[in-house]
Amino acid sequence: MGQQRIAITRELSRSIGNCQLTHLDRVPIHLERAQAQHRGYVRALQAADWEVISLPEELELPDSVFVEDTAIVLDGLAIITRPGAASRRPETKAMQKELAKLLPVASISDSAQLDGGDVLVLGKQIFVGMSSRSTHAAVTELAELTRLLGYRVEAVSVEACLHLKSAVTCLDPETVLINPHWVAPEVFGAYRQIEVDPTEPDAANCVDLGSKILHGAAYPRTRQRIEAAGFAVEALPLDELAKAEGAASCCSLLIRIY
Ligand code: CIR
Repeated sequence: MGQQRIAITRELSRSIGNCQLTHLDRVPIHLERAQAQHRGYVRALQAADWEVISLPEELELPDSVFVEDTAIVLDGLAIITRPGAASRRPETKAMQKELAKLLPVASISDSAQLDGGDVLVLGKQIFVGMSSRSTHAAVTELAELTRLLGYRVEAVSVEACLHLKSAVTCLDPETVLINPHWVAPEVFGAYRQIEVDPTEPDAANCVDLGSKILHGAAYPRTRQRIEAAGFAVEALPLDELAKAEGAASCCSLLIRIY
């Protein structure tokens, strides 16, 4: 049985210099370099046989390249988030329209906040990071929306980083890449764990494309650990996007349709 693999991305906004920042000081972002890095990212998705739907640039929305935060995609349901940063909430509109062409769509209500970067889905288990961007009310809503589809939802404490997926992402559905200083490894006790190299605390964010892992080129020591565990890695220069606190996973929303 075939699987359709679709990645939604969005053209980098020329206003990215006005992005939200939580942990980093603002430094100039070199627009052409950031655009080139983003193009390289899109090419890597296409080379791995993902069909890319590229949404148009949103000049008024500086952070809109980071599409991961606007929706959660599950088997048979997409859930539009309500991003924690008010400036990012209008980003969900175009995503809702696009996702509705592909699968049923539900939404987080106005009484909750959720960034997609806080949501790690491992099979039927959903972990939600309690970062500054996401609330317990969103965890309750997610649980209600997904219970009938067989998902379990668990809130997870995170420290010193923007999102849960800054601290942990998956290499495959049974294996996580983790910074144990930012999220408690015990939470992921049921999974095989690869720890980031201690000199590369930001290296826990990656994208599992099925055939390979996309990872930032700035983390060679962690890459060695991932490769030693048997995974193929494509290392991409993403340092210009990292100045906006963006990493590999946040630049795409991956949809597998069976
Ligand atoms: C923000 O602070 O919202 C953006 N500057 C960065 C968002 C990165 N998103 C992600 O890692 N999922």
